[in-house]
Amino acid sequence: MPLIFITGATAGFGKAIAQKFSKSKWDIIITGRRKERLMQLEDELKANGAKVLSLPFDVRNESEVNHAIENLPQEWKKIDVLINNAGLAAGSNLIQDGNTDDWNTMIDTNVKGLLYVTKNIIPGMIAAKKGHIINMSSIAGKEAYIKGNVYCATKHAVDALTKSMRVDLLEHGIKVSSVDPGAAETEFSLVRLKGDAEKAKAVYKGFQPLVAEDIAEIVYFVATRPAHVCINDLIVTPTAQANTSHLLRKTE
Ligand code: NDP
Ligand code: 8X3
Repeated sequence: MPLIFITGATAGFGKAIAQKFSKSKWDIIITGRRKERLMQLEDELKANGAKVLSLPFDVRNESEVNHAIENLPQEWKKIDVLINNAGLAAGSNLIQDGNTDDWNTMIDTNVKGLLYVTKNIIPGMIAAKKGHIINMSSIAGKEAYIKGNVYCATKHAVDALTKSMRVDLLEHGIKVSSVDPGAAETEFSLVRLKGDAEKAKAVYKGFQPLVAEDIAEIVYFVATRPAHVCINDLIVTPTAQANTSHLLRKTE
């Protein structure tokens, strides 16, 4: 079976992507920092008939990333699809009120973490003369919105890296795609708003947001096109969201 490597599989999109691919019996490597969640998910995916390996690491820690991927068992080394999904927004402030710890966390996770993982997986794809890297960007990688500043900058960086990787890896037959969701109700807002569940819930009030399963369906479609077809970039929003600044909320 083809092998997919998913970063950030302990919640949200990554978890739903793992669930989706397990139903088609792909071999799956799931990663994230929260080991217990990985173990629970591993059991669930195996019950669907998939072969699963849990690999706990923090994408921000270069040596942890290198160690985890370099030491993959031989039968888990031929990765067909990499989903660079681990990421977050930390805080929601005007640039003048920003917190530098939050800035570092976002840049280290969304940009440097993605690069560390990708650097480790590319050599195997080059040797195989094929592979597919799917980066989870965002509409925040296409537009800037109030209080989005550094998060938007990291996702614009992912957008630029996707385009650059596609050029650099062209001669090796490796596809590079980007999926760019709008508002999706996962743990994203809870993380961004530092655990304030009430405020996180309010982000999705008055409209029907995307859910993780919507994104998993799309990622599955992107990953399963014929060898000669590469979806470069796919923007998806809730129907109620035209772009980052036009969101139609119904008030009671
Ligand atoms: P969730 O918070 O639900 O999931 C985030 C995942 O990323 C978790 O599995 C988390 O695992 C992992 N992660 C975060 N930091 C690290 C780290 N340092 N090392 C390893 N794993 C990490 O959010 P979503 O599923 O919504 O977000 C997934 C991606 O989609 C992100 O890149 C986000 O920016 C992007 N996105 C989200 C949108 C939304 O509205 N929800 C819209 C557009 C894009 P753990 O904490 O266990 O390490
Ligand atoms: C998450 C979507 O609009 O909150 O990337 O930035 S948004």
